[in-house]
Amino acid sequence: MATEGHDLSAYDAARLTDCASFRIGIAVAEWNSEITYALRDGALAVLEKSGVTDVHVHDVPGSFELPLASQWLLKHKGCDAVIAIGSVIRGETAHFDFVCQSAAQGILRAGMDSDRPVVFCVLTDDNIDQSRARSGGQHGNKGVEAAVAALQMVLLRRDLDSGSNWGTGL
Ligand code: DLZ
Repeated sequence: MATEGHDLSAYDAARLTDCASFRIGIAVAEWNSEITYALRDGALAVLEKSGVTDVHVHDVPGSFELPLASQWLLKHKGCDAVIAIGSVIRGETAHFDFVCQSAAQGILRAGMDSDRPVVFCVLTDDNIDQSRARSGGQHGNKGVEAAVAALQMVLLRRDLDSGSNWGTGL
């Protein structure tokens, strides 16, 4: 899935105002931590710039653990949204497919079951160069994009709850 032409890393910060009261969780896989910590830092930079100070960051062993950790952050910490950060790099076995599938479906389910946004920030690359390019390299930082998506979804939810028809316009 190409992301050319849709680089949220160059987002419009002016449209992410009024987020200071949000509580955001971040679950970070320790596998491929060079990549996941760079994604985390990208996400944190967006949250800081948007005035979000109530941020709960927790490491988990690998991407497979992201769904449950996300659910815990929503249910036990009362987060408005969670950013689930991982990096799965293809190896010689079928492990890649199982971890990717489980992470994607579990993250979706955590959000649906909790009725809160759980943003999918799991890179699924063939090699580490591709991952580096997307975690602060030539293709931007997908952690930045994930944080923008999380804030956009919380703003949308707030607008819908208040009866607005206008959305966030991002
Ligand atoms: C086992 C495993 C493998 C082979 N590869 C990755 C990977 O590339 N990225 C990742 O986030 N996690 C990997 N894991 C670990 C699993 O996600 C999980 O932590 C373990 O299977 C324990 O449940």
